[in-house]
Amino acid sequence: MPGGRLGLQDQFTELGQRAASFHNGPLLLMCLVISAFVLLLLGYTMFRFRRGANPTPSRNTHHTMLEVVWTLVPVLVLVAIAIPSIRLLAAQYSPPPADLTIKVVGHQWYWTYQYPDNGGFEIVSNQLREKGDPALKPGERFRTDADGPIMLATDERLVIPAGKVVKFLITSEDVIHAFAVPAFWTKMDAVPGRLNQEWVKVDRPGVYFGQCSELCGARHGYMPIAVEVLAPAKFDAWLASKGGTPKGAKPIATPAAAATAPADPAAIEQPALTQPVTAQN
Ligand SMILES: [Cu+2]
Repeated sequence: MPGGRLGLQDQFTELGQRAASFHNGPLLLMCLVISAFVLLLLGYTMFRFRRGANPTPSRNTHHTMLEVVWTLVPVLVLVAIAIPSIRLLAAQYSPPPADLTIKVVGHQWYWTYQYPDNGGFEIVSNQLREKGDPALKPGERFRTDADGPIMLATDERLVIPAGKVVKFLITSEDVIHAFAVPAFWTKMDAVPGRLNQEWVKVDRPGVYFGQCSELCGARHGYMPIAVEVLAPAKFDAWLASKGGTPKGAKPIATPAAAATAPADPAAIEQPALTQPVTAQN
């Protein structure tokens, strides 16, 4: 991680915070205690029962009490881990009613994001190349620091509103990809012909990065995910800039939006030229 940091990323969803504190607290503590206990026991046994100090080895092969203890204690440890784990898992798979649904589609090797609640427009999100990259076409936009870190910046971001329950329907057009944003505790396979579901509620506006997390071909490492969380008013303004409408807007707006939205994929793929504001704020 940047800055040589160890451990999990900071979490920005409630589930993520729950899961991370479970990992960083009880789980790591248990690992530490068990490892230390085994190490000390091993050290003690090697020292106390070495051949020099203990020339006649014991012939004991059974000890009922010990056997009961070393069976029961691990069972209790596993149960202690399983109860909060299963609760967490259940919470992940029982989403609250969604304020907004977005369809996430993996492609070799980029992502598209569809907004069915907002007029059905689609965002095509490609990785930004570095300045000086020989593959950079004349006039093509290259990455700047405002776009995000190297390898993670995209020309178009997945934009979601802050403080709202957003449901992602995740699928793929070709091979299996995985939609993963570590700061949201989100990782879900994108499987052709299947719809998988994830949900997030992010309260803090900002830009969050992830990557495809299922080996999907030659450019697997070059299909980053950039999520921009905007305050609801700014989100509506962003929707308007894409020809979309807020969810539940009067149907009169819909035909116009539908007519302008999916239009010309080439125009959508080159948004930087027409809408630089979106990527920078
Ligand atoms: Cu992929």
